[in-house]
Amino acid sequence: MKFGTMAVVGCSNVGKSTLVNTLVNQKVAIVSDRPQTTRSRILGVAHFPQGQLALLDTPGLHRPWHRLNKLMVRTALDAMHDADVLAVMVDARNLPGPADRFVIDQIFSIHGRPSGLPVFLLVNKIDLIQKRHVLPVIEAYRSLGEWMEIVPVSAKTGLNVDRLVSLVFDRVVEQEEAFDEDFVTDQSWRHLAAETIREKVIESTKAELPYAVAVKVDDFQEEGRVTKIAASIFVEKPGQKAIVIGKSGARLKAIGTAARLELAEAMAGKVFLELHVKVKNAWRDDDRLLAELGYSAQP
Ligand SMILES: Nc1nc2c(ncn2[C@@H]2O[C@H](COP(=O)(O)OP(=O)(O)O)[C@@H](O)[C@H]2O)c(=O)[nH]1
Ligand SMILES: [Mg+2]
Repeated sequence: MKFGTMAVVGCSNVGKSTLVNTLVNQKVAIVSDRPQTTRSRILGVAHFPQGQLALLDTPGLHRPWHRLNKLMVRTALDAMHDADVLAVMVDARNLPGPADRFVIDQIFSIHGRPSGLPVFLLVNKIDLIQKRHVLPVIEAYRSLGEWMEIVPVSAKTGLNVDRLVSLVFDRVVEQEEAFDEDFVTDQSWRHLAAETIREKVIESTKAELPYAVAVKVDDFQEEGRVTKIAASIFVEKPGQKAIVIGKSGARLKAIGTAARLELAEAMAGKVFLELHVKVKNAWRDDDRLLAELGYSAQP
């Protein structure tokens, strides 16, 4: 059996979490079309006949402004040091832009990458463009980094993901299996519940609000197949609270229903969900609250 760890890094929104979910064959990381959805490092374990791959999903690399964002960038860069293979993901629809160059510079900088770490470039979302448009993108990236290999993929449809898997297994060594065969993530149900609620808030709100939202599970009780969850949705301003709650509570209700159904399915049981919306000014720069929410540089 082979065992290896692959960290997936890149800009926001390129499809890192989608790839991890596809490889693990289960939703371990929330996904959205808004940048900076992933805030902490998430481990997913993919099981293949050849062996196991531990996947580290990471927050998008970007120039940080808030304290939270600094932690997110640190988290992403730290993941490299625990990996046997690094996958840098970009969007096949665009030629390298400043944000992509920023990511690649960080990774190939003297202090960034551990020496000898093989780096793959994943050109993702090839399902969205014609084949002939992928080649120029690959060529444009070729000289920007010392790639072990450039692999065009679709994280969403799984196109060419098997090739990526076999290339990664070529780079990792025979080892005892590290995880039980049914182990897929190190996330607690509690954390998954908070993340699922946050995903539903992001999906149902627009513009800047997703950045200002955090979710904290206050109470989590499992009684047989029934799970009772109480959670707080933090926003930064009273106006945002009104948006999340919606007209006569309609939006909050829809958020709760969507989260409850998804969690009930994941847990194969019944879920009761109680949500409260709270205003906490500048929580993104509040160290104590960041730690309470589980956002810290140490995984
Ligand atoms: N069509 C298509 N969409 C994708 C693909 N991978 C990711 N997406 C979409 O791109 C958006 C961002 O994906 P996500 O995994 O959250 O990106 P992350 O920020 O890098 O983790 C979501 O709307 C995904 O559904 C892909 O291969 N093809
Ligand atoms: Mg993500």
